[in-house]
Order: sequence, then structure tokens, then C-alpha cells
Amino acid sequence: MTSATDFDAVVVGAGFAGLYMLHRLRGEGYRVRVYEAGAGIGGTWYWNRYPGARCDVESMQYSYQFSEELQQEWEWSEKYATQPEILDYAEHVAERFDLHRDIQLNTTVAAAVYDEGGDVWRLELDGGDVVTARYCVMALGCLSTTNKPDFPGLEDFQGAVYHTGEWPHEGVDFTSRRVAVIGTGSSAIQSIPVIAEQAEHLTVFQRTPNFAIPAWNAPLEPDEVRAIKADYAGLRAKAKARQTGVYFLSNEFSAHSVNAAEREGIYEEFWTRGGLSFLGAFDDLLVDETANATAAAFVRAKIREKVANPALADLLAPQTIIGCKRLCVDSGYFETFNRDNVTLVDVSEDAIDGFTASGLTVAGAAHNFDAVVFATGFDAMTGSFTRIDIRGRDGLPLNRKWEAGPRTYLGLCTAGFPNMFMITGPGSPSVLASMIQTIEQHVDWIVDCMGHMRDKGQVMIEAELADEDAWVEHVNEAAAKSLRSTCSSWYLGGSIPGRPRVFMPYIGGFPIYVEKCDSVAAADYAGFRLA
Ligand code: NA7
Repeated sequence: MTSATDFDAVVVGAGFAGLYMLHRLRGEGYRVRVYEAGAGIGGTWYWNRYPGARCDVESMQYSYQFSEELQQEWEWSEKYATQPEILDYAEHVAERFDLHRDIQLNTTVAAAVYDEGGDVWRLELDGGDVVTARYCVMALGCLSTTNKPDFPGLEDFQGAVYHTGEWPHEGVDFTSRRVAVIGTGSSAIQSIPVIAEQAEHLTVFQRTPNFAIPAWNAPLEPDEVRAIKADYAGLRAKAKARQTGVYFLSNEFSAHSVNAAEREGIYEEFWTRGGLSFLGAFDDLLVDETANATAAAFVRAKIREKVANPALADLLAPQTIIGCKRLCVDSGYFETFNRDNVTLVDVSEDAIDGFTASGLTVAGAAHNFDAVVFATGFDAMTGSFTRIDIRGRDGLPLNRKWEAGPRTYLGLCTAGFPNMFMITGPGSPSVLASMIQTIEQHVDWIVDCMGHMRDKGQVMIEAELADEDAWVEHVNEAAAKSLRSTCSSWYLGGSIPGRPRVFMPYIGGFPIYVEKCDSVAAADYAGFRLA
């Protein structure tokens, strides 16, 4: 494209987004380099190696669809894939498409600065090297920067400290150890049953209880796999037509349109199917509070059936909107609290005071343990952007532009930062749809856009501020219609003290979003300035 830069495009991150971006760009003849902070590829699935880590989207759908050969040859073993299996899949893709040679591992991008004079991006790497590229593609992932609450005295704690999102590669043996887990989100709900089986004692510190639906995980049936593979394109098309980009059986009528007995029957049926599809039992569960309350009551009753001690069951059963925080998918989570070696400590009213040499205290009461697991989640959606010193026109730091919350046009670009693309950025469906599906859609759109610019001899693309403002307004309006925006969750930076509370992903649904992106492209990239 131009020999004045080191590369045509630099991609930051070698997770599923970075891998496919590299594959596509190289296929189009661009000079590309991917920088990855980890010592291996796979992004989220490289870092989150905690015990019990699994995807909560079914494996036959949580995979790339860009290559028919790839989706035919890869064999998933279970309904929900484990973290090691997903990482093996990422490795398989990298090898199959010869991606490793253009990926530089162990390299953190410290700064990315737009040079207005030459319309190029200058990236500073942690080793001090500087590289230049026409395009900078941020493939940073939505849940990549861990949230480690700053508890007083943590440095005095003599035991081991872990975070689920930065798990040691050699694994951790908790045998004969007293372990603490802080947090009861999805990572905790997956890891607690496994840790409890190993540890001498497990103490769980819960600030907010979470709803979880059983995974009913099992090996995949060969007949089922054969049937899907016979028409994989058909399944993908059905998934693409769904709000969530994932296909599952769901009902298109209200929880109020049936009587109480019928409603219970339908919930029972969806409970038996398990997983995230539970919220597909009725079509108004995430928009009508009274409809939602019927689902929440059903799941609360199930939790009470599972937990022997009624007082403990009360603490574990959320009184909130089901699905407001991301719904969890579990395998024996609630039953784990029936074990003699597991204790639940409620920190909803009295927060954790801080750490001591031998554990932590809550309202002055000591809880001692040998190891603590922070299952405290992530600085979601924007954390991985704001930890890089990104500067656009006039040296404007992205941090400053996003001070009151992220502002993007379609979650793909942000005004003032020309030639910088985001894959599944804030303002796009991303985490509200199946990630790999949304990644492929973004990558294909960006590569088409670059091709269009190449054909026209253009070297600069930038979102128009007015169109960006209108999109942000639309993203906010859509969020306001959903019950999902009514509680503190990582969708709006809930766990991070001081973060502006802005609902970050686009909740209008995957099909509408795809239509919007396609219409923008068809109208010569309406809402963008090209030069
Ligand atoms: P989540 O879902 O953000 O969960 C984090 C948990 O940590 C949650 O229960 C928080 O309670 C708790 N937390 C955070 N800070 C504190 C402090 N200071 N004290 C006590 N408890 C705290 O992260 P996960 O890693 O579990 O899951 C993230 C996503 O990954 C998941 O939704 C799936 O999509 C995959 P809170 O609810 O804020 O009161």
C-alpha cells in the first residue's frame, strides 16, 4: 500500500479477533503485523485458565465459520467446550492458516499515536521499538483487563494470590489448603465447585448473588454433530438471524400470555434444556419487569431445592432481575454449598475491610486462609483501550475523549482517531451476541472498507462526529429499553470504582446492527469522512 510505513496494518491482540483479522488482511495482500502481550495466542482463552473454565455458548456455534473446511474438520468433544479445548482450537487455526509467522508474542503495545502529517499510526512497543502503519486495528477483546480491587493490606498477606483471568500456566494444586474466593460471577461459579473438591476448606465472599442455570454439559452425540455438519451454513444462518447471534429454541410470546401452570411448564422445559437459552422461554423477559419476576421466582425456587440450609439458600438466591447481570451457566455450583468444607460469607452490607498476614477481615471478624482467588472480573470493554496511551488528532488521548464513557461510531471507529478500527468495540453488539460471530462480521466489514479505500486511492477514514453522536444516542436509547441496563454489572463498568456508569454494548440486536453496518458500507461509508 505504501512503503513509507513498516506495515499497512498493525493488529493489537492475537485472540480470535486478531487471528481472523491477520488471515483476512494477509489474504488481501496487505503487509500486516500482530502484536500480542501473552506468550501465546488465544486472548481470553489464553489467560483464563482457572479450574472449570468453559465457554457458556455451545461449542458447535462458538467457532469460526469463515472456512467450511475448518468447521468440517474440527471436532468438539463436549456441548460446552473447556478452556484447554478452545485454546487447542485457536492453535489449530493459527497453524492451519500459517498465522504464527506474522504474530509477535510477548509484546505489549504501550502507546499508539496518530501522525496527522503522514496519516500513519506510530506504535511504541514495550521493548522501546517503534513501528508505523497506515491502519491500527485494536483487537483487544472485551474482557481482557482484570479488575483487582485495591484492598488495604493485600501486600501483607503471606499466602498465595491468584486472579481467575491471570491463572498460572502450571496450574494450582489446592490440596490441603484453605482457600478463599472473592466474587460470585461466572468465573467464580465455574471454579468454586472444582476448587471445593480439592481444597481443605473454601470460603466464598459474596457481595451480590447471581442467577445460574444448569449447563447439563455432556459429550456431543456423533449423530447430532453429523446433522449440524451436513448443513453448517444453515445453522449459521439461523444464528445470524437471532438477536444474540446464537441459535436456540425460543418462544415468541409473552410470559403473561399463558396461565401460571403453563408458565411453570415452559420454564421447566427451558430449565431442562439449560444454559443461557433459559431467557428464551418468553420474549419479554428482558423488557417487562413483571414477566422477568416470574422467571426469577422460578429459578429462586430451584436454588432453594438445591441448597439444604434455608438461610444459606436465601443468601444465594438473588432478589434481582434475572439476566440483568449476565446470566451464569453452572455445573453443581449451588450444591457445592451443601459441602462441609465450604462457607459463604456475605459482604453485601459489611464490605471486606482489608487483608492481614493470614487472611482478611469483614466487620472486624477474621477469616484465615492460605490462598485467595480474585474472581472479581474485568475492567470490561474499555479497560484494554485505556491502558494503552492512544492519541489521535491534535494529540487527544482516547482516555480523555472517553472520560464520561466510550463514544464510537458503530463500535468500529471513534471520531478524532482516523484509520483506527476496533473489533467488537463498545457500541457494537459484542458480548451481547456470540463473540466469534461478531468478530467475523467486524473483520469482514473492516477488510471490505480498506479494500474500498484501496480501490479509490484513499488513505484516511474517520468517523464523523455528528454520526458518532447519533449512534451513541441510539445505543443509549436501546439500552434504556432493556432491563439489562437497570443494575450494576460489568456491561456498565459496575465493578470498577469511579467508572462512569454507561451501558457499553449495543443491545438493539445482531441482525439490526449488521443491517446498519451493511447499509453504511453500501452508501459509500455514510457517516465516515474518507480522503
Ligand atoms: P464478573 O461477572 O464481573 O464478577 C465479578 C464478581 O466479583 C462479582 O460477583 C462482583 O460482585 C465481585 N466483586 C468485584 N469487586 C468486589 C469487591 N471489591 N468485593 C467483593 N466482591 C467484588 O466477572 P467474571 O470473571 O465472573 O465474569 C465475567 C464474564 O466472563 C462473564 O459474565 C461471562 O460472560 C464470561 P458485584 O456483582 O459487583 O457485587
